[in-house]
Amino acid sequence: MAELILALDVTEKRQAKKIVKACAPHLDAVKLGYPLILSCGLSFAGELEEFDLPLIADFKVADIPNTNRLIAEQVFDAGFSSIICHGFTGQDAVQACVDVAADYGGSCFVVAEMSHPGATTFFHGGTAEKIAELTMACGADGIIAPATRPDRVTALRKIVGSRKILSPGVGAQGGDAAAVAKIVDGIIVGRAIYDAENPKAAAESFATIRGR
Ligand code: NUP
Repeated sequence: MAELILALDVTEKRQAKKIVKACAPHLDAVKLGYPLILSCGLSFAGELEEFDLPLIADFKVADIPNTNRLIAEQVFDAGFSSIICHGFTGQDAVQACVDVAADYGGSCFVVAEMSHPGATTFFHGGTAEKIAELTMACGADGIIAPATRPDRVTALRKIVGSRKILSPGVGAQGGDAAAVAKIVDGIIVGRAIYDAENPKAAAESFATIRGR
């Protein structure tokens, strides 16, 4: 059974909390990224503690090793349990995030291939495969791979084996939740839940789709 991860890309604190409160019983984790954190601050993670859900920091960290380390430390100090970093920066940069995650007892996921149409320009042609291999070499916990391209998820699964694959692109970007849930460890859903007329019902239906 794949986990259901809410991508909480709203920018207003009250609305963000309201959505998490309503959806929490159907969720396995909440992913926070730049839209919400730039608006509400990193400390907002602490305000979600009461819901007792793992928090994933989607900052797609992509800097030199030392800066990646400093960013990752801020993230885990703020109460997140996982961090997402880019892989194209190379092994030393990814390793910095993996090492900090391990120090905090957290997880690190590496973007192997992005879900939007333009992602094919640079991620196809062997890059995603190389990043997946690098993920294994660094001992990262898994990869981010596109729900919009299940064939690519299947190809990348051959490289990462039992490491986790978290997959965004379901719903608003056109990915089919039911199909993808069978081949990944977590589906990441944003607009199809938080923009729904009834976010709780939407979360419940995704939770059902992925087999809960
Ligand atoms: O390749 C990626 N695609 C993607 O959509 C990597 C991501 N991290 N995401 C994120 O997943 C994106 O930034 C957003 O937070 C979420 C998908 O949101 P939605 O398209 O379901 O609204």
